[in-house]
Amino acid sequence: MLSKTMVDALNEQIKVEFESSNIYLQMAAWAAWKGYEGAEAFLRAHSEEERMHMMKLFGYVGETGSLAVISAMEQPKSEFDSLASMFKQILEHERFVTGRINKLVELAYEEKDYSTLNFLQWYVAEQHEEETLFSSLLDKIELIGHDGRGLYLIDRELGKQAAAHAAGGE
Ligand code: OFO
Repeated sequence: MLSKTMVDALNEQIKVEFESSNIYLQMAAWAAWKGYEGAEAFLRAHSEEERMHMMKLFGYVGETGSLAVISAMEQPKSEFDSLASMFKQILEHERFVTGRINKLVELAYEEKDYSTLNFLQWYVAEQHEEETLFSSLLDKIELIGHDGRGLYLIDRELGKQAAAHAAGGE
C-alpha cells in the first residue's frame, strides 16, 4: 500500500507524462505544417512513447490498490521559430522531466518505499537515454541544420530514426 503523499506524487507524474505526449504531438503537427516529414514521424513516435510512460504509471498506481487520477492539462505551445528552437525546447522539457523523476526517487527513499523505488529505476534509465538522444540531435541540428540542405538532411535523419524506432517496436 502506497502512502497518500506517494500516490499524489505519482498521479502528478501521470500528468507530466501525458502533457509530454501532448507537447510532442503538437510539435508533430507543426513539423507537418512546415513540411518536415521526418520530424513529424519522429515526434509522433515520441508522443506515443510518452503515452506509454504515462500508462506504465497509471498501471502501477492501480496495481498497488490506489486510485490513478487524470488531471486537467496545460495546452501545449503550437508555434515555433525553427526546428532548432523546437529541439532546444524538447531538451529543456526532458531535463525538467528528469528533475521530476529525481524528486520521486528522493520521496521513495525518504518513505522507504522500496517497491516504488524499484519501479522508478526504469524511468531513471529512460530519462538518461532521452536526454542523450535529444542533446545529440540538437548538436547535429546546430552543426548542419540551418540552411535548406542542412534542414533537409536533418529531417531525413529524423525520419530514419522514426523508422528504426517503429521496426524495433519500442
Ligand atoms: Fe520523455 O519523458 Fe517520459 O519519462
